[in-house]
Amino acid sequence: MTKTIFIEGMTCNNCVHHVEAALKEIAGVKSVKADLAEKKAVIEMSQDVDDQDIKNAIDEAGYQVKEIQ
Ligand code: 9UX
Repeated sequence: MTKTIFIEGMTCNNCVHHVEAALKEIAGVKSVKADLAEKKAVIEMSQDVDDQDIKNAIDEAGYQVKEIQ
């Protein structure tokens, strides 16, 4: 079970780390891989994670979610 999150605002590799750290704190997120060039992050989940929880976590980290697939 994965979700792909399209994110605006990541401009450096520290941004990537911030996004990954924020997503890893969400219950049910097993692993995270964010990609600077592709402006996205892919999460693997052990249980379904609410899109709103993802948006809130990214927002609090200072980035913007454009789309979740
Ligand atoms: Mo460096 Mo990325 O300040 O925001 S973490 S550009």
